[in-house]
Amino acid sequence: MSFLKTVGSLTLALSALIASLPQHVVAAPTSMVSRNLDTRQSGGSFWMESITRQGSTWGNSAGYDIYRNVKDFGAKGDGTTDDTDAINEAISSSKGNARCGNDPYCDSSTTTPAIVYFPAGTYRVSSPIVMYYYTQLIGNANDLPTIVADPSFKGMAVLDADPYSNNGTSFWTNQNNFFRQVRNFHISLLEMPESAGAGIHWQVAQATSLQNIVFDMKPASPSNKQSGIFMDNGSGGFFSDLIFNGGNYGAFLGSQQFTSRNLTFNDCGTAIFMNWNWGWTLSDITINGCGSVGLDMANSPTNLTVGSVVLSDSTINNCPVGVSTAWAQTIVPASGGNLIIDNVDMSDNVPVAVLHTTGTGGNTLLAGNAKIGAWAAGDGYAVDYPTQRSLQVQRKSGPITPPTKAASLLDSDGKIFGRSKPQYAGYPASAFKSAKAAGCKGDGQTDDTACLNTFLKSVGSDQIAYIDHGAYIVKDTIHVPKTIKIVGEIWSMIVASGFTDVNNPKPVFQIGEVGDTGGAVEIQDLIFESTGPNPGAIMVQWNLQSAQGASGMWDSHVRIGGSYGTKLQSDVCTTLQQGSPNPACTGVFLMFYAPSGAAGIYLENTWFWVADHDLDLSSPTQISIYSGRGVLIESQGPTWMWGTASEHSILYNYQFKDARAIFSGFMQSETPYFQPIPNAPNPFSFNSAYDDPTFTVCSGSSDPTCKDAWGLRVWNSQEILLYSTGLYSFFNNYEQTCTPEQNCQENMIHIQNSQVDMYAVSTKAAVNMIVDDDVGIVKDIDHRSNFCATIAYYFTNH
Ligand SMILES: *[C@@H]1O[C@H](CO)[C@@H](O)[C@H](O)[C@H]1NC(C)=O
Ligand SMILES: *[C@@H]1O[C@H](CO)[C@@H](O)[C@H](O)[C@H]1NC(C)=O
Ligand SMILES: *[C@@H]1O[C@H](CO)[C@@H](O)[C@H](O)[C@H]1NC(C)=O
Ligand SMILES: CC(=O)N[C@H]1CO[C@H](CO)[C@@H](O)[C@@H]1O
Repeated sequence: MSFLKTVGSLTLALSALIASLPQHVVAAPTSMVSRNLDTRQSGGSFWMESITRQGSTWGNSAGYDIYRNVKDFGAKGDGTTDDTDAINEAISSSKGNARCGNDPYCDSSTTTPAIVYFPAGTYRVSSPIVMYYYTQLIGNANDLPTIVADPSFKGMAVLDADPYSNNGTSFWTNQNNFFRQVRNFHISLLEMPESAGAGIHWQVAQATSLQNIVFDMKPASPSNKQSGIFMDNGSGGFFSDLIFNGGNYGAFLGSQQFTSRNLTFNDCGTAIFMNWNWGWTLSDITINGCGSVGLDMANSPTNLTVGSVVLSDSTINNCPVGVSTAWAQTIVPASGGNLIIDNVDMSDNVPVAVLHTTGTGGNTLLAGNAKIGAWAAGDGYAVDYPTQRSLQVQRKSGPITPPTKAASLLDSDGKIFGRSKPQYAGYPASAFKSAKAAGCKGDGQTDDTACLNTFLKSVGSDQIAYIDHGAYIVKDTIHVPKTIKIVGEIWSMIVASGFTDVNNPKPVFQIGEVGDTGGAVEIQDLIFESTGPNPGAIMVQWNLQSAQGASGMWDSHVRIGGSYGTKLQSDVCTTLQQGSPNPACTGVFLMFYAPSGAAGIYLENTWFWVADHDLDLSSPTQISIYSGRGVLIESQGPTWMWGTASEHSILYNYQFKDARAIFSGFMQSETPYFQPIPNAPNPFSFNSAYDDPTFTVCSGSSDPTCKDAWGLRVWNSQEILLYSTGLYSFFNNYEQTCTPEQNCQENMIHIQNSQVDMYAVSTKAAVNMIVDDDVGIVKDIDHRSNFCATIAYYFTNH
């Protein structure tokens, strides 16, 4: 995402901004029992600290250190010394290659990555730790370091991913603030006065994550103003495995679209304050006690700022109100504030499940002290062919028929299965086998195909393949064996080169051979990219069939162009091609492919991005790269996609064909900014072997935008379950006059002969949100929300 260039009118001074956050009057805390005390072992070393470091950046000189241990920069971690400067020095230290900070201004960079490691200890800070672009802050997973804010702490938050300058502008453009990771910390505000403090200011976009962080705050009270997370803006991302204790807000949230899984809130005033969004998927949330509300999405009742929330597979107990909303049958915007609750247990002392807040005391929309099966507030459609075409409800709240959930998608508790990124905390450093030690170069020049293939075969089942940071050029398929663990170092790059045959595409990174069963492949922290035109490249092909939970890919991304070494940058791939695409600006055939034999595919926090702007050469100059297809699933399932996005492919961003049992939430896409000049399939041709959509639905249309990329196409598929989609079209040939007119393209979602259940469907500027069986059944104009058009649910079976 990058289209919103406005930096906003945040001209408040920092302290005033924090003070201006809406504060909720909360009852006295019930108790601050130490539920969910951290039970991890302590004193253990973590391989991250002792592994041999051989990573090197693409295009940077020797002497630049990717890995930085804060203790090497003078941090004491003794609980008393002020470690602020040492930690910030560990982050900003350049060693000849300036990192991407604010002085001088840097919009983005992929060539100065840094892992900043915190050994066990207590680190006292008196002002924010400023997280530069392309930084990972990682604590000891076996003995979480604590970052404690000193009573004198001044600043917006203990960790700040996008600080504000004194003039109110943020360092990085919020919706372009990519590539960040924070994991394994305790953050303590317990020594600060309760009137101030936030744990993390997280104003981020795609390819970002928070994992395994405990936020300790002062007990909730009417005067408490602390928050664990403060998120004002952003364009998506993912976080999981977070615990919030106390505070006024556990998490104060606002972003275009976001996915959050496995969060626990213990006795916060309000567990989650949803300030604004276009859509948010909240799953596996546990709220143990609250002062006033579990989830508050009632902001700005006269003109709702929240587009939609899906709250699923969760438990709220001991809260006066589970969810508070300003949704009503008559609201502004007319289709805003969608709320969907699915499988949420509020049976233990939650008298009101959903409260409508306007008026004195509000009124109950849904009674509490119950288990909620499926309930929605918003517009909905249940389409049951061939009998009904439009069993449509508008502006209703109430119970709904639960969606179809394939048993293979569910865990033993009946929740959608989830598995967080493994950290291998119990493995010694000696279990990690290095690709560079095995002779692979990762230098952005040498053909590493044979070396990587030999290396991956040599890794034992008790070992982990460690791909040291670098750019590994591959000119033929990398065969990932069916049982292996692969860990990258701050997104090590597998770079396709010379995959030129558009008529015979082949995989670049292939997980298992066709027909492989019973495997277990775990992949994390890799980037798959291409250098020069690779119109015959399938970037990742997942053939493997494995059991639920055995395999997965976490925080790994496909990134086509826009970065150093790709030769698909702003010097060549300008936006001035005007329908005559430069063949040098060709991306790839397909970014992710799971053919029919694959099963047990688990993707979490994965961004399939054809770059729309340059990250290195002249960031953020827009660029035009012509890349065929996004994500193609033909698997019979189960497939999970937690927190994925697919952007700017020509034919489609997501296509499910002859597929079964797919879960996705949140699913986000963007149409290429140059379309309809040219429109699909130009500059390529349709390939029937890959079941390309041929846009027959456009035969009667003279509108060139009818052949813009499908955000999502589902064809001959069953048991498709989507918890929030945000499929956006912002441009016509880089012009934005169509955006306010909501007609940048004709159609966004195409369903044919399929059974699909979707919650919280949002599209932007597509005249027809959903075309089902060639009929434009759901129209944008009928469902305008705060920015997108949104419906609470769409269930179809035909
Ligand atoms: C705001 O401050 C930042 C950093 O000090 C500076 O780079 C930027 O140019 C300033 N912007 C304006 C509008 O003054
Ligand atoms: C949820 O997070 C906790 C840590 O907060 C972790 O121990 C647990 O394994 C996670 N569960 C899932 C299903 O990811
Ligand atoms: C509601 O808010 C949006 C965005 O802030 C604004 O564009 C719109 O004009 C507002 N509508 C009304 C009726 O106030
Ligand atoms: C650019 C932008 O969207 N800015 C918004 C960021 O969030 C704050 C707090 O909600 C809003 O006031 C800004 O308008």
